Amino acid sequence: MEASRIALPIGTALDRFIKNNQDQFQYASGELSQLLRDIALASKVVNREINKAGLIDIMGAMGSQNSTGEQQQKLDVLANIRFTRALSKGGEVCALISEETESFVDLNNEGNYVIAIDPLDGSSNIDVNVSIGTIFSIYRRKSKVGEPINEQDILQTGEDQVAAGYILYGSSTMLVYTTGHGVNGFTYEPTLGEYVLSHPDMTMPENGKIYSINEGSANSFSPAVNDYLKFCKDNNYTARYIGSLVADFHRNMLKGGIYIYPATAKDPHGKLRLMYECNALSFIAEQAGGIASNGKGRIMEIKPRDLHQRTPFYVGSVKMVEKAIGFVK
Ligand code: AHM
Ligand code: MG
Repeated sequence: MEASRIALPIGTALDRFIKNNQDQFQYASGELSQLLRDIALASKVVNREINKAGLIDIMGAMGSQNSTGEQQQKLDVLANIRFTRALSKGGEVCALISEETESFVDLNNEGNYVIAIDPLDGSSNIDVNVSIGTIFSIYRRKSKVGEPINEQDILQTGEDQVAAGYILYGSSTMLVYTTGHGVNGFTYEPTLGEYVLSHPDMTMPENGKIYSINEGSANSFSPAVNDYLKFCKDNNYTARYIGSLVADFHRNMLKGGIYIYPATAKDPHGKLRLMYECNALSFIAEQAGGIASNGKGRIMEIKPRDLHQRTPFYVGSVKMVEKAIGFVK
């Protein structure tokens, strides 16, 4: 951290933190700050909906309309609507890539940023009261304002990210983000309606003993992946798999560990999506001292060919990921 910047204490509100660090960004016009605030605001709305999830089901069974007469929506669809609305109203984002939409959305404005988002990841956990998350990557647009959005704006590599983050809707709700100057985590204080700094300068332990992988699919992993899993067991590692990428990643960030979603017989290119799942978490991992790979090379160097491209994913503590890669490379 540069000498001139005051390190803000734990408990600092997100807005103040963003403002204090605005000049770290090379295009310090305040737009990126506003974009981050828009994301934070939308996440509070989504958090509120998630906390009502069970009640919505009950209300849905009684007539499937809420008090304002809107049709009840599935939470992942609702989250997509909330984020899209917040980001299009803000005006900083010119194009949006989402897990929920087939092609990108041109917001027809003069915004300088492109965002790739998985509005609600961990869909199998939504209905069973287990942690879920939002994942986002932010890029500068490459075309000039006024020109049509083109492929170069949309299919940017992870290295081009100017910011990335996730929101974890867990036992508490957290927003974790980076603008390329380290990683900071904020916990939502529901009575204040504010995110407050709870995890300054997050670093991922260099090594760990937790491995996260859907081992039920082991029969369709490569022999090399299975050899690594045998190594984990031979060394008495701990298996932890929530099946919500953000939650598994976040735990490994704090405790040290590796998350793997390898190529499988069913998904020969892996299951997870490069543009709105893996790139953001790779940027955060690297900023926190960890690494992320597809088994052959750095995730953030992959040039995407398609919005919804998949990739095998190995992410986490540097020593653990390097060890795993040693098996599969
Ligand atoms: P989704 O985008 O459909 O929610 O899928 C992504 C999720 C990740 O959160 C999670 O790590 C993984 O899929 C779990 O997949 P599986 O059930 O195959 O282990
Ligand atoms: Mg997803």
